[in-house]
Amino acid sequence: MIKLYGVAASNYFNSVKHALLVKAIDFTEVETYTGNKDESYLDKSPMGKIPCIETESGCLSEATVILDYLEDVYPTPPLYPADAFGRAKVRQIMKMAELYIELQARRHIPEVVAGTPRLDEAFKEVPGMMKRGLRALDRLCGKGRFLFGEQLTYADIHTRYCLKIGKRIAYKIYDWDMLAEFEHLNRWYEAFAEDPVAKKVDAESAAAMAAFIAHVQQQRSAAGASA
Ligand SMILES: N[C@@H](CCC(=O)N[C@@H](CS)C(=O)NCC(=O)O)C(=O)O
Repeated sequence: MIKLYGVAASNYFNSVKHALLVKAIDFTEVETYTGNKDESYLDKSPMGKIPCIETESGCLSEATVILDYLEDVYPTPPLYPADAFGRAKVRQIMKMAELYIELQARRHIPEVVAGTPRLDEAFKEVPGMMKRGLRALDRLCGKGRFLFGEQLTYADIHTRYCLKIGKRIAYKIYDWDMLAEFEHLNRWYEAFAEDPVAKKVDAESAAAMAAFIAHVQQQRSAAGASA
């Protein structure tokens, strides 16, 4: 059985978890907090990041690499289109959501989660880049029920969790409803939130959030105490 290391408060963890659930793959979650630098965990996930999966063949980290592996080993239901160009388009959407929205918003995570001081440079740069990323996604994605083509793909799953954290940070830091001006993306996002797998992942994520925040704050005070 696959072991999924991480915590449900993490968007990358949830992207992989969503795929495991859609593909009905047997897996178990192993609670592993961020900042885990134990040698035994670094053997599994060399950057110490979550998520990581342990399979019969060994361990893998990096969410989109894990998603690709799951598709190769558990092809049903398919979460990539059948043709090479379609698969590349799905990867383009995923990469753009990650680079230009998730990773931008992420610059504010220490402030939101651990209460660290505001980073002025990030405060100035992040919303512009996120808006540009959202405009690009809006232009790139189809206007139908799914972001690409006529069925659920990794574009929907991975982008959902990238946008979820982006939305949360945009509200908190900028009081900005980042999807408000993107009618189709907003409709897609709201509709996907009603999907039973998304609901399960969200409920478990919400339940894990308080413990995650407490853990990060406790790590921060321990680091401050030892400085
Ligand atoms: N590129 C990685 C990013 C994963 C990531 O940043 N995970 C965060 C939690 S959401 C983490 O482990 N942070 C701890 C750290 O950076 O040391 C992936 O795609 O899996």
